[in-house]
Amino acid sequence: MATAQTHAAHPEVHVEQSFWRKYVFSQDHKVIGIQYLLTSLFMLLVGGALAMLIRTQLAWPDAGVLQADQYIAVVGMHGTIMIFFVLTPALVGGFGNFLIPLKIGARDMAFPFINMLSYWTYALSIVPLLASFFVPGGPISAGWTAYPPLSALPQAAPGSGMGQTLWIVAIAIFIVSSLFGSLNYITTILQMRTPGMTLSRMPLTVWGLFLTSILALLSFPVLLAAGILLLFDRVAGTSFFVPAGLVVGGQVIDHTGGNPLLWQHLFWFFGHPEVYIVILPPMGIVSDVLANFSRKPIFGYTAMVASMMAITLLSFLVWAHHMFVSGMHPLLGTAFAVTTLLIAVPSAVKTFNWLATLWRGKIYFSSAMLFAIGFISLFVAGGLTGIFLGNAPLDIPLHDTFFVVGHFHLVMGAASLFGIFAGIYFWFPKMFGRMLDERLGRLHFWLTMIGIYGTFFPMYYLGTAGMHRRIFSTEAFPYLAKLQPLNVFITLSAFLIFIGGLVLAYNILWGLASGPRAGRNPWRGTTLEWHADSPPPHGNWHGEIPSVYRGPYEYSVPGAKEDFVPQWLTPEEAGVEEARHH
Ligand code: HEM
Ligand SMILES: [Cu+2]
Repeated sequence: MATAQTHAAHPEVHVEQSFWRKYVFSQDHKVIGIQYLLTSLFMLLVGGALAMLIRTQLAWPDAGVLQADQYIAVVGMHGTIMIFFVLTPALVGGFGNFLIPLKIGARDMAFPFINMLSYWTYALSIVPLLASFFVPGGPISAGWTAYPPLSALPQAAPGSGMGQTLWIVAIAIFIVSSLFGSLNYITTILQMRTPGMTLSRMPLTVWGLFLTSILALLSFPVLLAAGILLLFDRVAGTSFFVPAGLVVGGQVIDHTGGNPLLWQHLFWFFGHPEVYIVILPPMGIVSDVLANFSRKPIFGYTAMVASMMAITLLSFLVWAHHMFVSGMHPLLGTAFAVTTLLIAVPSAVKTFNWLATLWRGKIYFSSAMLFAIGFISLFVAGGLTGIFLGNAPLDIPLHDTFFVVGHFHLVMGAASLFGIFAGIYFWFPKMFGRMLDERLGRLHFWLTMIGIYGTFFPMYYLGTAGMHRRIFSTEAFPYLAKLQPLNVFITLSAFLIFIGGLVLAYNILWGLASGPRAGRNPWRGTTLEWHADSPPPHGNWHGEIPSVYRGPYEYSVPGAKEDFVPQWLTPEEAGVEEARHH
């Protein structure tokens, strides 16, 4: 609960700080958020370069770009980097840190020192990960899902050696960093809201980040535990995941009686919540952006929160839909199909509420708005095929084909990325006090939007035509030959996405150096961060922390002086009655 204490106890700090304390080992949530964001954008460049390698290989398998074992390593590292080192830290570490205190009216996080540790632990986790490119055998051969026995037996494949060990170490360190963060966000949101900021007045971005923190707190430790068991199997001779009697390189291994399916259960008990860890924050960001640029309250605020809660709960009950082909009992498959299909309900509620928010709004197509609308489109285009995959009988032929690759890239990869981009265009002025170029922003949007659809939509066709995933050369099977022109088309589209990314990078560098100065509230927004300077000072607001008098989306209120009534205005200042609900 917000108490008077949070107001008084932590006045603005005006101590002169050294460069190191201010920008490197900073405990200020805003600096930490920006560190997270910039580091994950750098990792996006690395992961993106790997994607270009994958696509070049698939379009021109004769060109000799990659060897087969290099190809599988590149695919595994691409997935690992994008999920663990780009989407998760950019959204949770980046936007979570920057926005939570500013949006709930707190001077900083509950535990600033742990917050700093969280970033530096993340930075540390990148070291073993990238180091694995340079060890004998190269990086992982077992993909981002690290299925044993490939991941458990060092002699199984080139990347099963040192590369796999470094992967486990990197992921373990990353999880520690994530747990530091989650604890901080949950505590901060529950304890440090300014007076008037009730839970039902929180912006949906904060709700998304809050529920994501709960998901992360409950699911990441499962992967940590599984990773440690896997490490034991590799180095200490245990057999958690390795069955007896396997023959590798002509030799019978001396493990006994483990079960590789145990890993799949543990991995997906984390893995499915993880996909929602990276989609709930964008759902919040997109809601904030849509309301702002259509100058309308978000349609069905309560239903939006309720559906995010339903998604959070359900995401723990569906993991075995990744294992329909593992030989499970059909009854169990049916149970998981039912829970999986249930997720479509809250997802649809959210989609229709976003569309209803746009309905008859005064829409302004800023770059942030374009990416927010693009998010909805991608969420639908990728989410709907989840309903196919969620039906066990349909999934059995589609599993491990490009159909799945298309599904999760549209709904997870692309949609989350669009949430990040919308957030960057929307909050860059607040972060750095300067505006980005809107024309370049729109160019970035169209390159990305066209590139993404050109890349991932045809993959549904590739999958149904029989092209399986993680395949090194389409020439290995004659029936894939007719798909080659489409694979070239996909690769050309993927290059567009990468070029779009370079436009964004240029825009950011240009904006930092010479973007026009941003005022406090360039988008005429209603939530508390727009009451702070751009960029906000240490402690966020000069003088008192603003109190909150109304809900987060009071746009176009009848009778109000302007078309937005910020949360911090008293009823007298606003000239309208304090809203009864919200
Ligand atoms: C925000 C929403 C979603 C995200 C981020 C997401 C993400 C993913 C990811 C990353 C995978 C592939 C994992 C891998 O094998 O590497 C996947 C597979 C799957 N998804 Fe989704 N998904 C979402 C929505 C849905 C929905 C709404 C459903 C069902 C109604 C669904 C059903 C499935 C199923 C059944 C699979 C397994 C397919 C297979 O491997 O055969 N997903 N999803
Ligand atoms: Cu799943």
